[in-house]
Amino acid sequence: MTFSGDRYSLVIDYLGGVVKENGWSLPSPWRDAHVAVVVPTYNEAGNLGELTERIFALGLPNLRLVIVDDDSPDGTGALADDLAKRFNGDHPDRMVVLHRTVKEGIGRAHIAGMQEALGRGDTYVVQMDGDLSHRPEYIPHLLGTILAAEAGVVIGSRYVVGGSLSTDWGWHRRLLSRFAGLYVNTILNLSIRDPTGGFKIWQRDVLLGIDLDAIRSDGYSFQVEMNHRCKRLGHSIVEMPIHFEERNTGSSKISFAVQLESMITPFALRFGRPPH
Ligand SMILES: Nc1nc2c(ncn2[C@@H]2O[C@H](COP(=O)(O)OP(=O)(O)OP(=O)(O)O)[C@@H](O)[C@H]2O)c(=O)[nH]1
Ligand SMILES: [Mg+2]
Repeated sequence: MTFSGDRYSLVIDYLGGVVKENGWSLPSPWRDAHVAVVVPTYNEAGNLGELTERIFALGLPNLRLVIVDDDSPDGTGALADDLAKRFNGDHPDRMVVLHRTVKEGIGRAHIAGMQEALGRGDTYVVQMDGDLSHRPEYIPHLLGTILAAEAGVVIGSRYVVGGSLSTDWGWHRRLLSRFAGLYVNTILNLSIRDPTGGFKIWQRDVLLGIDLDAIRSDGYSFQVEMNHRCKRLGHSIVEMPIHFEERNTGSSKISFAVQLESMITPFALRFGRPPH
């Protein structure tokens, strides 16, 4: 389901007006929502400072940032600890840093971060990349949309009307991304314009229902597996347009093993033994 109709326009217009008049001081229930933002990091020291500043500048008093670092050699973990000390001054546990000793993939990192957020009682969970490809300023929009649409999950989508991609993406990368979308939609019958997108907001109850311990994906196919499970449980999936930036600094972590997993997972989900 693509949510680009009247209700979506209303939310965006409303938020736009409020934001212009009052900065990022949002009205309730947006403002008061207990939302955790989970960011897996591996060698993102060049991006994490700016990302953290921009997330806490949103003016959401009950927002918690959960960083999940897999012992990055560039010191991202230590930087995250320093930032947490700074931002937790008058708000204990506003920024939580999980240190893992082995690099296990973006999927495993997200699961750890989501479980942390659920354990702390947060009501909405945002997942996003740590390389500034996903603009933190969309978080209130994602929140507004999930509240208005009462969706299970809202995907920040590059491929609905109004969505766009960085012009730094060459034709081969665009083609690969489109092919990946077509591939997973065909095998899993998802009907999602951007099924591989990684900027999302989840309802707490949906994550609890999905059984995160049973997720098979280690890497990027995590995004697709989560959509598949969400749909199978009967929850609605809504897409909201975003502009996707090229990563700010640093390099991509997509290995051959991860690409192979992304090719196999849709088949395993469709034809394999049901996970639960
Ligand atoms: N903790 C953890 N984070 C990871 C791992 N792999 C990737 N990440 C993080 O996941 C996010 C997305 O990874 P990217 O390398 O940017 O992948 P991508 O966005 O698909 O690729 P690019 O477009 O090339 O940036 C970034 O914040 C990474 O640091 C991992 O194994 N462990
Ligand atoms: Mg990236």
